[in-house]
Amino acid sequence: MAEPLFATPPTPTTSGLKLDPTACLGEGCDSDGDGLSDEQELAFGLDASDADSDDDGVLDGAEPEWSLDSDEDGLINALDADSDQDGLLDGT
Ligand SMILES: [Ca+2]
Ligand SMILES: [Ca+2]
Ligand SMILES: [Ca+2]
Ligand SMILES: [Ca+2]
Repeated sequence: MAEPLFATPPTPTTSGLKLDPTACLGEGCDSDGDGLSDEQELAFGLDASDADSDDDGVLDGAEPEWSLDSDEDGLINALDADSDQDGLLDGT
């Protein structure tokens, strides 16, 4: 019943992200410089390599209450290009 635990050698921790490994080490690094750590972005479904995940002109970390869903449309403000439902991009 003994199965080999490592059929293939474990690959190093480069999970397909094209990030400079020297620029970002350990916890709390902010690869795209938007004010939110990579961990925060991944936890909330943001793009850790895009400073403006919803392309509304407001950086992820500069979105008002970025982690909340102000207009309750199912998208948090940092992923909602029009988080106040005024018909304009947040950055307009
Ligand atoms: Ca970031
Ligand atoms: Ca981002
Ligand atoms: Ca944005
Ligand atoms: Ca937004």
